[in-house]
Amino acid sequence: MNRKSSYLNIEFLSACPEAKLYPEDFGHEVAICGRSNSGKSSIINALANSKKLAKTSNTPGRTQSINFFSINNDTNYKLVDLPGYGYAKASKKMQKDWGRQITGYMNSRDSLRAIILIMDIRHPFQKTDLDFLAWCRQYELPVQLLLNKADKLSRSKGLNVLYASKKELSDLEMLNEPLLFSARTHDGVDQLSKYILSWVEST
Ligand SMILES: Nc1nc2c(ncn2[C@@H]2O[C@H](COP(=O)(O)OP(=O)(O)O)[C@@H](O)[C@H]2O)c(=O)[nH]1
Ligand SMILES: [Mg+2]
Repeated sequence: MNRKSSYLNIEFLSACPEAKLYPEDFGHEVAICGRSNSGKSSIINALANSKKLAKTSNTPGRTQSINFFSINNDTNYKLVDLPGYGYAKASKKMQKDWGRQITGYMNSRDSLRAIILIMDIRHPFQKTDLDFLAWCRQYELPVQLLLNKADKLSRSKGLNVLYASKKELSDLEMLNEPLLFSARTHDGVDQLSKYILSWVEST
């Protein structure tokens, strides 16, 4: 596939610090989760081939609202940027607020169709990731793992992490194949765009 044709048209809809501000719960949406600084916002930008759609940051723990985006000009299809978990320097209260926000969102959204879980390929499967994965299982939703920042490792080291991650996921009985990804080089964008469209377009 021609790379250009695989970018999604993504537009910002709203930033919601509270559940009552969420857009109406209809249609189909896919949520992006992961540790703070794993590259969630950068991945949304990569999917749209944009530099500034979602704010990226060198300071972890900035995104504290849940951000909704429309996909391909259809507000039935949404992408949702969840606040990052596991930022070591966050206060207990902040961590609790994040936890509450993410669980509140996931427990309440009928339109949620799939979760994209982002890990920094250099630090995969941290305790908070494992907690989150274990907790995701109750939803019976596809969980797609992206090993992001693959540009930071050699190809062979990246593949080693990919194979180890496959094993780790199959031990958890999670069957979606992990994907090597780089928000910087756009490696993996074609595949992820296809997955997202298949999840939101399924009924
Ligand atoms: N080298 C590299 N850096 C990345 C990649 N994705 C994100 N980053 C950097 O990682 C930092 C955190 O990214 P951000 O998207 O804000 O993470 P978020 O907190 O999960 O939304 C920023 O400095 C990004 O430029 C990637 O694929 N490769
Ligand atoms: Mg972010």
